[in-house]
Amino acid sequence: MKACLVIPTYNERDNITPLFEKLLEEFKEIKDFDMEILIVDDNSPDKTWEIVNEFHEKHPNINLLLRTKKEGLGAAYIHGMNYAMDERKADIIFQMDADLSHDPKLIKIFLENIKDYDVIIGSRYVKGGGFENWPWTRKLISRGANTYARLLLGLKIKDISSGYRCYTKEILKTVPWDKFDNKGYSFLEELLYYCIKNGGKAKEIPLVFVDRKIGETKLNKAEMKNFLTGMIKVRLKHGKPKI
Ligand SMILES: Nc1nc2c(ncn2[C@@H]2O[C@H](COP(=O)(O)OP(=O)(O)OP(=O)(O)O)[C@@H](O)[C@H]2O)c(=O)[nH]1
Ligand SMILES: [Mg+2]
Repeated sequence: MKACLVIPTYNERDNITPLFEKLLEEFKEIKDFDMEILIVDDNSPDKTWEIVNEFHEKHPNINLLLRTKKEGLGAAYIHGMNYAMDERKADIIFQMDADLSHDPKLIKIFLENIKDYDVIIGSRYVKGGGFENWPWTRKLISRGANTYARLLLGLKIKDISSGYRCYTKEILKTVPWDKFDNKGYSFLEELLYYCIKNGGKAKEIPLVFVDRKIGETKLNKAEMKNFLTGMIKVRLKHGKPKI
């Protein structure tokens, strides 16, 4: 079985080398899966993709999907996840941030759990999960946004906006990829909504989210506004899932 970590990047030049080093170290402990990394870069001005190409020379399991321009986190994931399934022939598809917020040590726990589920979610809102170095204002916004989206979309998952997850190919193949209303950050909630609506079984495992130490966030006010309206669009179009 092949597992592919799909990692979108935009100006992550200083994070990408330590991330690759940690991931390659972690892969040594994983025996049951062929592990691959797919970086989906939107032509980063800091040339993050250059470093990915250098690593690819030595490590053929690190691949680059270079896009022409920045079109949002969701657009990068839609392209990357489909590429991982169709071109790289991955059976298990991960999503992960490049800024070291998502601990690579959890990968093996995700893989142990995905055997019995369709989606595994790294959750900051279950026992053992949480935040490291996040200001209280950001925690409050995150919790508020999470509650808002859970109620609107009718999902029982505690952390629906976490960006650290893994999926089976079978559940991702049920997703209507050409119908996404949200191509920015709100893609995360919309994707989970389709997986659950289509009968996917999800499990949350504890994630301690570590704030980025290097580089800048790409989350801005426009994204937050899109999120508020984006969740309403999904609910009005598709209703509450029967769970
Ligand atoms: N390809 C691509 N990657 C993106 C885009 N927007 C964000 N990313 C990447 O998606 C991941 C998550 O973005 P972040 O900026 O870390 O968002 P966040 O984790 O909510 O916020 P901070 O950690 O505080 O910065 C990172 O690896 C980014 O480089 C985009 O438009 N295109
Ligand atoms: Mg981040």
